[in-house]
Amino acid sequence: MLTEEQVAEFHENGFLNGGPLLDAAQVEVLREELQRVIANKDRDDVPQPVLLRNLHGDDSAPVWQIVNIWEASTPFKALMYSQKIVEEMAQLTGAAELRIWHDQIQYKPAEIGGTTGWHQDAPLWPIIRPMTEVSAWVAMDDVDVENGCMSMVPGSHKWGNQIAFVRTVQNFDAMPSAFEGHSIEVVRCPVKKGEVHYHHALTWHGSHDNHSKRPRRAIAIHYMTQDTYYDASGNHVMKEFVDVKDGEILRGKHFPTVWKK
Ligand SMILES: O=C(O)CCC(=O)C(=O)O
Repeated sequence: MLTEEQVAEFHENGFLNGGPLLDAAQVEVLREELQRVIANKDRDDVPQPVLLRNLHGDDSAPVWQIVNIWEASTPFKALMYSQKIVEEMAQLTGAAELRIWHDQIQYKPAEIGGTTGWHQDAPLWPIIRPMTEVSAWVAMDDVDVENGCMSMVPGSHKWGNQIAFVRTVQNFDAMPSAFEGHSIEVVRCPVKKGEVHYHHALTWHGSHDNHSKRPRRAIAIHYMTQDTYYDASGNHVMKEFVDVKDGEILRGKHFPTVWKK
């Protein structure tokens, strides 16, 4: 469980390192599962994730993105139900129920792993509302400044949907120092192997490239609270799995409930 101070820090900054979650043996299981799912990606006789691709399509600087590895791997599925994560997620969101929106591996290989540009999550998720979700990001390596840790802008989750501006920052290291009267600080967020880090869906964030000799493997689990509903006007890779009507609470086989008060 998080302390009151940690919850307050999350509300102030829009992100928080939640500390140790998995031990080395548990991380090893996930690493092996990741390798297995990648190795089996062309087989039609084993369960597959929703998506497995190089995020930007640039072979010289790959960021391997896997969406819903939980549908292909029992240990990753178990991770979504982790008692520490769901209890802390309930503390951070005030939720009475938590469902899975989707999960997302971002794997930056050693030496050539690419950049994940500055963004906010919620505007990239136009089929769900409201824009108040929180993600749990679990490191499968020591992730630091050398191998492409995330960077966050404290307080930016309170500035609304600013994706049009955030996306204009093409050079990852060239975030302006101010935006519409807010001063902008960029905070690097190292996360140790097996730790969990939380961020709000409107927090400005991204991650630089990996030029180190070490891989950078991590999974973000994007949770929804009980009120999250489907907005059919948008588009998203998960849309084909939605079987509720426009405006209805988003639930179903691909969006399992993982916790209830
Ligand atoms: O893993 C990363 O570097 C970025 C992940 C991300 O953007 C997210 O979890 O919302």
